[in-house]
Amino acid sequence: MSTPVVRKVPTSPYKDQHPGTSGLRKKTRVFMDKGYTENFIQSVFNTLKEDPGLDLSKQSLAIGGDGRYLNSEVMQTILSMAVANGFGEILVPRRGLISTPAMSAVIRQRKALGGFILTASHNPGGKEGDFGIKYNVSNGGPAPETFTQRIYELSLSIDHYLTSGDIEFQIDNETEYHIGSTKVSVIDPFTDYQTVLEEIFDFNKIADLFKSGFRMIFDGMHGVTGIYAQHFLEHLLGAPQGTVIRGNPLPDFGGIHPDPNLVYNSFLLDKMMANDALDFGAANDADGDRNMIFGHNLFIPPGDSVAVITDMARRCIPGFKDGLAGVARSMPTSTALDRVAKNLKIESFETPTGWKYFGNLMDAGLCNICGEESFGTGADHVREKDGLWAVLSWLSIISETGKSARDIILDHWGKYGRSYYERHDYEEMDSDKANEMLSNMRKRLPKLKGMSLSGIEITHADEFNYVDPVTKDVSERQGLRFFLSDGSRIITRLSGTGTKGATLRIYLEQFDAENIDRDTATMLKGLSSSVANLLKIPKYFGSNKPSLIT
Ligand code: VG1
Ligand code: CO
Repeated sequence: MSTPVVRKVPTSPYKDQHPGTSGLRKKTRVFMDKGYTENFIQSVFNTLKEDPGLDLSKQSLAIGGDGRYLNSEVMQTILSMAVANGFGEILVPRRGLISTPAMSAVIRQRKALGGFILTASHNPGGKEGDFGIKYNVSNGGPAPETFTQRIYELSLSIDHYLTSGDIEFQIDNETEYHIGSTKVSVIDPFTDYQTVLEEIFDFNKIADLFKSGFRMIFDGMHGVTGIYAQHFLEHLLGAPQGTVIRGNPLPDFGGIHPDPNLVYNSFLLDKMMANDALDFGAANDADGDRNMIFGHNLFIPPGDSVAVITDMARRCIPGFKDGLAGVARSMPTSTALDRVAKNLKIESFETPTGWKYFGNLMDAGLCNICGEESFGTGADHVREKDGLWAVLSWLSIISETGKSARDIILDHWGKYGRSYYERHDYEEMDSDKANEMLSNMRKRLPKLKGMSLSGIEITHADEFNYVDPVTKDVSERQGLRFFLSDGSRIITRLSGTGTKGATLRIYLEQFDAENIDRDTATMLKGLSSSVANLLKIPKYFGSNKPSLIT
């Protein structure tokens, strides 16, 4: 056991360490500025230390990341600071690599106080890309807003941080050792996650599907999920080698933008739209919490995917054989899930954007399955969205029903009707102008009722404010909403995960009970151009062409 020399290093505050929708995200180079990372980490520790009943020497802290540029360096920084701040145990996945849902499982299974996940999620990586740090609390989910707000407040007045100097922590192999009174446990990144997944799914049944000749493609996009997909799909479930493509984690994700959507992953789109495409395809983002699902020649939108999984859960997923208590979706996510919940006679909750809002509902046993339009789907086995869980859910449904993913979604639309859905993003906009635009629109909301948009009447317009049904915490200004007389909805809000300027998101949804085979872009064309005019987008941004449509 070596004895660490604890050093108190003077530092000055940075003014921008406000965690957004999911952790602190900045350009990688910002995290390389002197003391930037240390300030943020110490502010998290200082927030924890404000609880007088908490003795860190009796607590475990988990640390890992998605393997992007700076992962190894920041691992060492946090390890050293965690020792100096007196944690009893530090849990580190082998080589510091872990997916976001697997980290959530580690925290829950090992009853850790919390964990750091080094990721900017689906944002690009590399020295010129983005880096990020998320802190998750003891339920395994992202820290709630009250906690992140306190981190920010403390970061504004920080004057020193604690570190134990130049220890080189060995994290390459599973082992246990002590540095002073802190135990460092290097753990397998799969075990805890596998335990929780095995409680939900019938692995033998999914293995039989592969034995029967079923073939799929899984795209790891060079993030961390590739190693999980290889472990679960190829090693445990018997999918042939080569099922997982782009499976090796790379510090810059091989130069790709590791966001599984139709634009940034046109590679998989092309494969699944080809004549010889397989029956099922999926991709995950860099840290494994987002997923994109395809049937043969058919993209399955995330809002529909969560609706199908919910509808089929009781019949096809053993972990849900007793039924569901409820479901939840973020407010801008399509209402497809609500129609299933109504049919199943279960509760359906509508929350602000960001997975942290689902945690309280799950902890209180109010909901089991959740979804976001941004390619996030998951359940109460962990407190994060879980890309691989979504894939295993679809495989369970395919194996139980004996139908292809394509037929499953077509049957679903036939039964429930279809929400045509798109999100239009205006990226890297001038922040002041974006805020001015929204604030002007906010003022006009009360006058919009009765006005026509693309020939359809606006029946109601408001701003979404949320009161957490469990904690009663209030989250205000979570998006402007326009409801139309034909059941269409338009929502707009600013992103909380960007690292440059402002990103305006416009979410468009049009429901059709009968016509389920129309082209989405054509269906939404009218809504799209009329909302751009309503918001006066050309006036504020000089163009009414979104930079990204998903
Ligand atoms: C976006 C998505 C949101 C998601 C969040 C984190 O947030 O819209 O649904 O929960 O990213 O996902 P925003 O504020 O930029 O719209 V991830 O995969 O980055 O952890
Ligand atoms: Co992610």
